[in-house]
Amino acid sequence: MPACTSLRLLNRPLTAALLTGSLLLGGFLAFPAAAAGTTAVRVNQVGYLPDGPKQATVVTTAAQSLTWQLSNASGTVVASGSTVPRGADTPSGQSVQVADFSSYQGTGSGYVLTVDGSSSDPFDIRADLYDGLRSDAMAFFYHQRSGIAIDASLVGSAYARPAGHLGVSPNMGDTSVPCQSGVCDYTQDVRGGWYDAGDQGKYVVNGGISTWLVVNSFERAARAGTDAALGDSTLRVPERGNGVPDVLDEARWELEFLMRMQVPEGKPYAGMAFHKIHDAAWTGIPTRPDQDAQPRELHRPSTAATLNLAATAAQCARVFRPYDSAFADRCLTAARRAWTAAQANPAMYAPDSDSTGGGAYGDSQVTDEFYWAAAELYATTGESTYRDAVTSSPWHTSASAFTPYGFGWAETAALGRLTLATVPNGLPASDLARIRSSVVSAADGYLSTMAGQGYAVPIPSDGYFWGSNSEAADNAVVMAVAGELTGAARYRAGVLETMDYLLGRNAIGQSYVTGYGEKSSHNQHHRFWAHQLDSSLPNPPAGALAGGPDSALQDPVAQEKLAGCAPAACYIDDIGSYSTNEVAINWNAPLAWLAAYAAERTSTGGQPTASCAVTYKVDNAWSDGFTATVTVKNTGTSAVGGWQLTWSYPGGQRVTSAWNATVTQSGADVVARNADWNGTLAPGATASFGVQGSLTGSNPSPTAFALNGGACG
Ligand code: 9MR
Repeated sequence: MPACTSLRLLNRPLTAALLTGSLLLGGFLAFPAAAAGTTAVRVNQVGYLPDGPKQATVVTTAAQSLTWQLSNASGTVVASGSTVPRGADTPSGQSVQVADFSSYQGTGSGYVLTVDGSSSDPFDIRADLYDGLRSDAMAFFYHQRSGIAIDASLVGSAYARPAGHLGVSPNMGDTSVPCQSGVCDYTQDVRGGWYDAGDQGKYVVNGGISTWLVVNSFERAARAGTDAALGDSTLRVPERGNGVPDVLDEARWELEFLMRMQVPEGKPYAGMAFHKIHDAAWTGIPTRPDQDAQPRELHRPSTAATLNLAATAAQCARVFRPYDSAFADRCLTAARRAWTAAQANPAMYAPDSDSTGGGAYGDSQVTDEFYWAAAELYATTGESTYRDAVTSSPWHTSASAFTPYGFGWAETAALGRLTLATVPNGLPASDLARIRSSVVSAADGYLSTMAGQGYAVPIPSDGYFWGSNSEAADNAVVMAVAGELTGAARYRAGVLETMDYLLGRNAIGQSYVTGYGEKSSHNQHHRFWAHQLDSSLPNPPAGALAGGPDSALQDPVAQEKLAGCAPAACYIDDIGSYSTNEVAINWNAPLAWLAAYAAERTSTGGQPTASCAVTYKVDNAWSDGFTATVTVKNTGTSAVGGWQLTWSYPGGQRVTSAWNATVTQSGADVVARNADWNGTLAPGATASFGVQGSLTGSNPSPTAFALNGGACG
């Protein structure tokens, strides 16, 4: 059963043409003229951050503004206001209004927004809203690992499975894989890496962008001083506790594979990377990786794959250096070899037609990959050869390095720009200023696209193609970097509204992330998480992102079930709809990046900004217990919504109960979160709460506290 057709991302003009065709045929833009009233209130079904934007979209034929009411879990109306009519919304094909309840900064769960007799799904407002998704979206990569048993103690027994593709029968790879006929006369050990998606192919071009995003999420957090959240022992990976940040451990699993795909010295095209390795013919669905009996084959080296290797291995050399200099050296050697080989073979293009048994990932435009690889090599080494390759590239000055449709596996110039804009390098100041301003203007473009739509999606109405959710997520990554470069809050708002889109505020009221939201995708196209076809198999694990609406209807299920859909509604949560409902590493990578960003307790993506003073007073102590009152004061100039106070106990104390806050403890570390009614700390305001705890001897008071990640004075 094919996992995809040979149509691909670069068929955007085709997608646009199909859309236009549908419009001309009077297809999907039908607004029911006579129907009355509100039919749906679409929200982020997980919820909102206390200090973030809070918008909902109301599907209604009403032309006049309506009243919205926000109720808490007990049904009390805590805020109300008026919606703003937006009229016809092209991507959704709906008539909509927008409710903005951002000014409400209380916290809790079970909120409901009601408009005109219709109610939203329930949602939370809390500062730790994205903490779970930060690790779940990243854990997707461990689940997708090839060449290692997936361990029940890390993922639960439903998701455990034997190692796939280690040369154990019936597998016919990946430890000694031959080439397709005529491509090479030797075999290569290409074990490891991540399976691409619902299929078990491993493609260097898609592995490249995915690895880059995973490593970049760490690099960005390190600049913001928030990388501890991605550090060692933060993820469910087997390498926990090895002293290396877990996100980098995960990326290394793929980097080792990417380097195994490099043609060895002494062979034709030495230094190039094989484009991909996958089954000779499509496997059926379900097929657990260890049960795949198809022969595996290496496909011809390509310039695009080679430059993906050069770029990610150069990034590896930079980011791994403090943790493992031998690995960093190995990465740099691979990157240099790949760069040299790509220069010697600048036009070995992977064809679109090569899609039997695996995706094509064809690409005949590789100047952008040259630019990206040169940028990474230059940022890592500072060497003039790479600087010259950067500055002489047409992409260095091109206005289309960022497009409304975002970057992607075939369009990588933006990745080079993001690196040059953020990693210290020796380009002239005027060049750097131009590059940084290109990031900011791209982000402003996405914000203006959002502002023009009823659902605030950072992609244009003709941009709903295969994997559209990654287009939205990738554009949000650019907005986040613009926020870092400028300190302006509007970019973080754009990122958070993009999360709203992915988590339910969209044309069909669908959360596209498994396990997150009332109506969340759970039948994504996957050969192991195929519960819809075999009830003994699991659904996808929490944190898996579906590809999203694809208006070109590129699979039989979509064609049968979605005919006439508005672009943003061309989605079905059916395992057979691989063009709208697959999962993929290049889609989960920006989701994980954004979840880590959104989980930070900060207003612009920069350093935490809360200013605070804390008193910790022991009220009572006895031989094996104590009570204490903790008072936190906001000494800053802006309100702190959804506060969270952290400290460590120096003497083995353990909190056994608390009042006026929710208090949890892990080891010595304590987290106190606001109660529902004291969630916002205005400037100068205080909140007090109490704890009772057990003692094993002395009772020294904690000395250091942090409010929402920022140290208290
Ligand atoms: O993400 C890819 C998309 O841009 C293409 O239009 C599509 C068809 O070629 O292929 C997508 O990638 C798939 C790959 O070819 C095979 N593994 C699953 C990927 C996600 O559907």
